[in-house]
Amino acid sequence: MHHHRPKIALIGSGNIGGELAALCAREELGDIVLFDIPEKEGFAKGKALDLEQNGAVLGYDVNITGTSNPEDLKDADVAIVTAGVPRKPGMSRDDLVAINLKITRAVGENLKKHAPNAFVIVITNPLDAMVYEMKKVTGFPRERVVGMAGVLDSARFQLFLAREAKVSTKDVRAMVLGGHGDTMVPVLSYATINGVGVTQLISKEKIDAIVARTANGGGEIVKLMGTSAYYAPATAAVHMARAYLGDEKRMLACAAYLDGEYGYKDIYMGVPTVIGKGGVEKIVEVALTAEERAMLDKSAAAVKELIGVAQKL
Ligand code: A3D
Repeated sequence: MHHHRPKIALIGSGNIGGELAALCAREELGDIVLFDIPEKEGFAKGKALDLEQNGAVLGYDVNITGTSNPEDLKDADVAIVTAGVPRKPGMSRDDLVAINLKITRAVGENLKKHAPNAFVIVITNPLDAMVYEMKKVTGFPRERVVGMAGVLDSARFQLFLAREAKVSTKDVRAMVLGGHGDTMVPVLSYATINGVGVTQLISKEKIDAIVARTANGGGEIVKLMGTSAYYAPATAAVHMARAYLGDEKRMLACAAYLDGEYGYKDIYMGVPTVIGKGGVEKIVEVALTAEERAMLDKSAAAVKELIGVAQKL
């Protein structure tokens, strides 16, 4: 069988794009194309060169190129999309919808034309509306268009739980489902410390505070840094890309297109998925408490509303 090194297209060479390139290169996950708009082509080329030189020090060797020519996206195996503007302090993700919708449309057209077989991971906010648009514009099957949010939100939730319980983050498992916004749903009934329910080890009061902090996890960093987080968002997306390229069958919370699962239709939202060589191979339907179900319904309604707004733009 002929094996070729995977080609990874990173659309947007900003803060997350650069960190994605650094991580993919270090893991030698594939050859990397850092794509940006013509005004930032030099910037993308510069980052690419810096990262190739970094490999000469660290001892990884993949090809990293910077470009603004859509033809360089040709036959990419994976595309990770961060093209767009990030939040500034005081902004909600939804405030970005008009500007990032246009950008997502342009990116989608490019991917449809040049990388028709790519597994597409969208990171651009507002996440659920942008990944919905990406599927619509590319016409790719739902298995190959997915949004990154749940892995990051779950990591934030796990960190806060670990710090409160004074245990290692390595022993905490938890998922955040629903839309990637204020209505996201940190699922307590499956949050465990090595299998032990967190409610046994952390007081209700503390848990409530952690749930609230998780939902505001992005905003907390935007307020501190003046722009949005990029290390953990990049790592989370690479987790998904690796699961796809390596057929790892990881069960990860991802924004997936729902066609009746959980009772929702024609919507992207965070649910447990299995990611392997078929892309989103499965949407896993888990039982939820009445309270979690109500939160998920509320979150779905908020996402539906935003998708509706975007579809009118
Ligand atoms: P930033 O550092 O500004 O990088 C974005 C890059 O996209 C810039 O270099 C732009 O020039 C480029 N760009 C703009 N238009 C196009 C286009 N048409 N084609 C290609 N590139 C283009 O932002 P960032 O990397 O910090 O964030 C990127 C996006 O991710 C923002 O929308 C953030 O809100 C979002 N984000 C999402 C999460 C999630 O968990 C979903 C987390 C953090 C950030």
